[in-house]
Amino acid sequence: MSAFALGTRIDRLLIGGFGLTGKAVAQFCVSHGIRFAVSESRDLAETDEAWLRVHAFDHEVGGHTLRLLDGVDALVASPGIPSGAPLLRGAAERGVLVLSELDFAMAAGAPPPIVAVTGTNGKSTTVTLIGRLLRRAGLDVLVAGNIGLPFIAVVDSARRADAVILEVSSFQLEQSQLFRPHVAVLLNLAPNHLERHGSMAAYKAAKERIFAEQTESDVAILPEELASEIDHGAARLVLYDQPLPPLPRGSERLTHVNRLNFAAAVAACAALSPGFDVSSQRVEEFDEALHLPFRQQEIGSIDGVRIINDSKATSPAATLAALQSVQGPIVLLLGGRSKKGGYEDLAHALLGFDVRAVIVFGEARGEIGDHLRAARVPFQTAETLRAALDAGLAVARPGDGLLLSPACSSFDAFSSYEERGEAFARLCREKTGFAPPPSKNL
Ligand code: UMA
Repeated sequence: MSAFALGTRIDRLLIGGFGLTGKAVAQFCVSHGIRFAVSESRDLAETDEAWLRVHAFDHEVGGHTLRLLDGVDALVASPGIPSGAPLLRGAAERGVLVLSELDFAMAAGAPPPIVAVTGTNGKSTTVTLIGRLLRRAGLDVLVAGNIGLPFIAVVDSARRADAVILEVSSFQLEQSQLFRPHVAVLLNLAPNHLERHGSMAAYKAAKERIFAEQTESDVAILPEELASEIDHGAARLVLYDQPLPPLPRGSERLTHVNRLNFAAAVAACAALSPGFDVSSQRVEEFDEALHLPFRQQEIGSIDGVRIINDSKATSPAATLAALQSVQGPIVLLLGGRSKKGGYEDLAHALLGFDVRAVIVFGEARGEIGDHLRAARVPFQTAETLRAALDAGLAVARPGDGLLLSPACSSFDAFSSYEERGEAFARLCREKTGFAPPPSKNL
């Protein structure tokens, strides 16, 4: 297939980046007979190179040149490539269409109704809840996107589904021009990824792109506090928190953050499927969706100290959400690679929680330490995650929560927040006195 709904034919494509997204785009090209080349900034595993030698008409690794832009109709850029990158600028200068993966998937054919969820925190929980809620209501839905499965990987099977539920990030939205969800949710907005977007205004503008292509027949779902601040375009506005929609029985046991995620999920389901009602169901039936790995996950205890793995908290706002949910006293492990924003506010906010100790670690320890010192929050410094855990355990008392909620990306020492979360869990399990968790709270 090479005719796309773009007013232009795509016969030859350049794929920028060969991670999850690039590989899924390449696989789509193979299935649809589209010729493609790949440009990747790092060296690839030999198996990936061998695959590319068979399937791609050309490829380069270890850096991007502009050579592969010659003669291609479009460039699909992985979300990790920032919009100012020389490869993208070079494409624009040569008149090569630059597509985000979301746009490529949209252009690849008419998908079923799309429910898209973005926001700084709670995206994965909310899309998982929406998927669960709609399946229980008898709909055949697919859940994909930033949660770990690229949209393009499911776009063919999605055509047979009743709806596709997508977690979308600011990275994915930043370069999207065609992406038009039938139902778009912006859960919340707080400083994040400022190292990539440069400013809060640019981050917000990227998030607003989720609404940009919507029409009057679409629905935009927001919390009340963002309704006047966010440009939600032409779509019908629904506030998910004013009033809260009817939630499942037992939902008073949900944390405040999860109640809001649940409310947004129910509002999205109701927008897609009028008459949708979850009030006769029990909140426990959604336990799994509310306990995704590495998200405020109680993984056990060490000598009576509860260990909470929130490695997914890669921004100060996510850490703040964890502090609001975890019962104190808390020993907090913060650190990794800086997100270049939000630490000053987080440092001051810490004064309002029952925090016994803060340990800062990793590449950002100096920067975060400066903000803590300025806010008069006592802290200790450790070089690595392992050392931070040891320092935290040395000061924690039985009954405390030892919370890894780093407010930073993992890339100073790990390849992903999952790898960091697994490493943390492994370090904890290796400690004498480790015990698995009791039954969960929601
Ligand atoms: N690369 C280049 N040039 C660059 C930058 C990256 O060639 O300038 C290469 C990298 O070397 C690597 C590949 O591109 O080989 C990685 O691509 P990517 O960083 O775009 O990541 P993917 O593997 O395609 O995964 C992406 C999302 N990652 C990012 O946006 C950074 C995944 O979200 C998502 O699950 C996946 O697509 C499927 O949609 C992860 C994430 O951290 C979980 N997201 C951020 C977040 O949630 O905060 C936005």
